[in-house]
Amino acid sequence: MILIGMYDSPFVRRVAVSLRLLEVPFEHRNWSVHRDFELIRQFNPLGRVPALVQPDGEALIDSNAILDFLDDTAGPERALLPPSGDERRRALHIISLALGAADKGLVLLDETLFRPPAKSHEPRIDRARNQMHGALAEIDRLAQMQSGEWLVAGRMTQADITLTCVFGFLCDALQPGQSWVLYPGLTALSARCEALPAFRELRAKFTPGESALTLEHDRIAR
Ligand SMILES: N[C@@H](CCC(=O)N[C@@H](CS)C(=O)NCC(=O)O)C(=O)O
Repeated sequence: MILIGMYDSPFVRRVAVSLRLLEVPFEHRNWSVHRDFELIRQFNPLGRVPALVQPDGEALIDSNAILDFLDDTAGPERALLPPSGDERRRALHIISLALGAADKGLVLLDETLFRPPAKSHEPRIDRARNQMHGALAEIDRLAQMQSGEWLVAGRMTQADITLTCVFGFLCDALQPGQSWVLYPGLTALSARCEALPAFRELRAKFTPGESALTLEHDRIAR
């Protein structure tokens, strides 16, 4: 299988880490949604990543659909999302909050990086920032309520994977001016995950001029 998309995207990275944890071999195409837009559109008409291309050429799109396929293939014993009941509901709740925070982080990047300053709309920025922090604060509260190492089910699940990928992305992209110290539960959990080989080896590679995050890093470095 071929995974399309750069690891600085939390959506791509959560699929990559899941493939690795489920021991599914894959090739990686480090294609940029900017530079390689037309190439990506051959596999996803939306021009978005991730896309996972099957050996028969069929492309799965959207990280949720891809992860559902991977779990279905792995079977209920190995699936990364708990199969049913409270654990599944709680994991999906955390995943929804984390993905929502990522979406709002992307709005912030769009507003602050890509829109000319004269056209940026401060109320929209404030709203997105509040929504992102609201979601992170809630996950942090839930993380701190756990007695064990993981968010649900007493083992690493898709909730931990997604949260770590999203939190890493937000810290990298938006750190200046943000108060990540507000989230000790998230910081501890993501540090635990990031230390594992699957996360360590599948990290964003910032290549100048290719990704939104690179642009943000360049801007901060100046
Ligand atoms: N819901 C999608 C979101 C994917 C997404 O937004 N990917 C971004 C990269 S971080 C992208 O492709 N952006 C390019 C665009 O939408 O034009 C998923 O979970 O896969």
